[in-house]
Amino acid sequence: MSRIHRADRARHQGGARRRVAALVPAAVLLAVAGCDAPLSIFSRASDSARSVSYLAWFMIILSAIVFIGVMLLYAFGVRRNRERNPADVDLSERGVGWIVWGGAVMPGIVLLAVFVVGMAAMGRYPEPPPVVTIHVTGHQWWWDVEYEFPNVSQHFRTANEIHIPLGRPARLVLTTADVIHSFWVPQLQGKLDLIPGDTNELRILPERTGVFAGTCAEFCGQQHAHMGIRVIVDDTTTFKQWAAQQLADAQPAAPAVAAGEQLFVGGPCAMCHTVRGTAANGQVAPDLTHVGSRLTIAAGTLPNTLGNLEGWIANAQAIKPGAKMPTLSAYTGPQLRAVAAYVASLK
Ligand code: HEC
Ligand SMILES: [Cu+2]
Repeated sequence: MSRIHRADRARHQGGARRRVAALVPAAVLLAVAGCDAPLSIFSRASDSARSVSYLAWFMIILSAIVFIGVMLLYAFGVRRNRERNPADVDLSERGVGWIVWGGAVMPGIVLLAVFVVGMAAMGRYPEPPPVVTIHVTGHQWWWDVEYEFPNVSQHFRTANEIHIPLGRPARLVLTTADVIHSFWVPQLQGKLDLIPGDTNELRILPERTGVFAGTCAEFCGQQHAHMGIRVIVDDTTTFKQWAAQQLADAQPAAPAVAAGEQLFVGGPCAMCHTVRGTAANGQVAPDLTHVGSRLTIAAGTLPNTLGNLEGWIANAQAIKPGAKMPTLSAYTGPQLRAVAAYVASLK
């Protein structure tokens, strides 16, 4: 094969490889930027989530520039020294400047830039005072949620789903009843830990309505992966309606579900769960007063349908092994269905 031919072929292959290599970062960027994935920090829906995503873009682009710069210098060094005999290289004579610049000055500048921009992103707190304070307590493996309003008679409790009003700052006070958990709803805020015996505060100033999924972001035991949280951003009117409905006691049981209520209130369920307006006031499990109005059950594990409620109540351990709700095998099939129908009626 002639030398010219070989060089030609190499150039051709190199071109193809370069084209493919150029496509990879483009595809990654498209995948990251274009998606509206529920757990993506790039589909932001609040002011602080915006600064987190800007910070991420800043770091991605800066790292790309640093990477390309280092690779170019590397190629330049290899090319320049290709003909030299290693034995001829005298380290004391040259190269120290490169080491000082490449090892200290340039990284120093880059890290300082990331530090400054990062501090600015962290410091962003919506200024107006919060209109609602929400106490969130982590449990293995669900979230207790208590609303505090200026008027004490308006406080109420719910679980696993947090409603907040659009355009108003909400203040979340985080703590835990057992191990360390971490509250993370990426489209609305950065992560923050829930620490035993301590409280941490998050503010969220939402910029659009919607249902924003989140998850516990600190490994907390067997069912860590099934410790989902949802933040629902409502317009102000919807939020007020929702809060009024949550504040109310449970409606008296309709005749069709009265048998289920008796089983619930008179049985083991009431030792762990509260249904306000009934004698059930257990304190170690999610408040069920309006569980029928939630989107999911068992901390985002299942959609809230009658069938799933029946399955959960019949055998919680099969759905979420290790969860602190036992499988209650003393019930007959019709009794289970009656209890589930009652629970589903708690809107
Ligand atoms: C020993 C305490 C205990 C008993 C008894 C108990 N539960 Fe639970 N229950 C829990 C705990 C803890 C959870 C949260 C589990 C999780 O998501 O990890 C739960 C979750 C639930 C949920 C889902 C709530 C939500 O918001 O996701 C429903 C519904 C429920 N229980 C109904 C019942 C019914 C009906 C009974 C009686 C037949 C009952 N429970 C008995 C502890 C208990
Ligand atoms: Cu957790």
